[in-house]
Amino acid sequence: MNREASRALFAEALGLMPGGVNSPVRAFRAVGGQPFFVRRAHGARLTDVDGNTFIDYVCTWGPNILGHAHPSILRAVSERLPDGLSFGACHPLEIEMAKTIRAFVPSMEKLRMCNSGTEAAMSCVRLARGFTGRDRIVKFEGCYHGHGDSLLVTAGSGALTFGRPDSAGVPVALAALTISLPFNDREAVRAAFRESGREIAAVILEPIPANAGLYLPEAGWLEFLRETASAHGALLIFDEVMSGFRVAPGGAQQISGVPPDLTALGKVIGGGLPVGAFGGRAEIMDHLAPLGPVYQAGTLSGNPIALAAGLANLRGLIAPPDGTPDPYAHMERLGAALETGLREAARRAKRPCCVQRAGSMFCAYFREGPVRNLADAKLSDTAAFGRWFAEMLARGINLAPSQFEAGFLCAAHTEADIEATLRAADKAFRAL
Ligand code: KE4
Repeated sequence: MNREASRALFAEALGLMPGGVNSPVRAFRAVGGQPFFVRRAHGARLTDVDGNTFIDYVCTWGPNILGHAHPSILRAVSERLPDGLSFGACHPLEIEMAKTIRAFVPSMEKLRMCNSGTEAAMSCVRLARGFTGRDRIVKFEGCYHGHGDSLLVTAGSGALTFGRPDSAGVPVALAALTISLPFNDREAVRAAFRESGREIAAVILEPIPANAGLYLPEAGWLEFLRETASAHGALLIFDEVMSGFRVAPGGAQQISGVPPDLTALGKVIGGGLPVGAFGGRAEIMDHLAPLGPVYQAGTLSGNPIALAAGLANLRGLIAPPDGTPDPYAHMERLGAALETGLREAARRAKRPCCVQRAGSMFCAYFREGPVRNLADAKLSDTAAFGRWFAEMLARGINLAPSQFEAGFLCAAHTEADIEATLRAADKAFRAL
């Protein structure tokens, strides 16, 4: 596969951006080799600057759920461009987006638009602290909530009391306010609340963790967290930046029936443009400026171009044109075929591989299953995953470039794409 133009661009990028990228995972450091540079994308296909075309399972990390360059999204954006891009003033589309989100995520009685998932999750934490008057938060190992300081924290030595920074630049004193616990571990949560219950403002989690590969909440886990948080006067925050409008129109909270106090959204609601949102019970949200004492703001929050793209994406999901198959049913059917096929291909090649999936999100862990939390995930053979990633890329399949990421299906994937992917996987597993 000719990669010369990408190599030349990457060599130049390395002198301009740290690691040659604007977001670390794109640098391919978890899988080796050098990243390709994209020329264009359409539907489920990406084409790089050397003219190589890939079946894409990154989908810009989730937003392109209808497929790249979807006509309805391009049309919605182009129709709005002549009226201007952003005004820093109120716009009717902000009302339409808020009503659309609330119609499918009723726990978000009030909400605020922002520009990224990081902002959404970070703002939920600040709001929970302001509303409760408490400083500590509980998060879970392996759950990623963007790069807000309080959330770049991993379990400290005393896991129940002091988190330690997961990144340089995060003050130890701030990290110490975050308690980081194993996912699916009820006793750890009980102990944390026994020790610090009156200081805990909120419990924040990905209800379906998809930033350490993909693992699932065990039966009753979300209900347990709901009850425990309520019993101690703490808020429950669902970070549905990944799962929102992806695993179902109402996200993981629709599937589980467990209502959080606050929800963070992003990705799909922006249709490929920068959008985040956070919301929840009105009595909590009314603590936000300009009504209340918790400050949060954004120059481009709710800008009409990004909302036009996001609303077109959501309409394509929840009200597809007549004759279009239901996107969720389509992605579920293809996701099941991909999951089964990958598992069988690995078995034929005698490769330990645990494939886990939630609707159109999936992960192939290079280890025997099940994978219940980050500690389990870390036992995967990441070197073998890196070799498999390269074999798949060489055969025209673009997967998430890390064992600790999820892959995504979109509504534009077809049965033929899945068959081609499984043929490539068969060869890739055997080539390892
Ligand atoms: P952004 O700030 O990247 O829009 O969203 C942060 C975020 C928050 N919460 C969850 C559950 C997320 O998955 C994310 C971002 N996800 C990663 C993918 N693992 C984005 C890819 C990247 O960092 O380049």
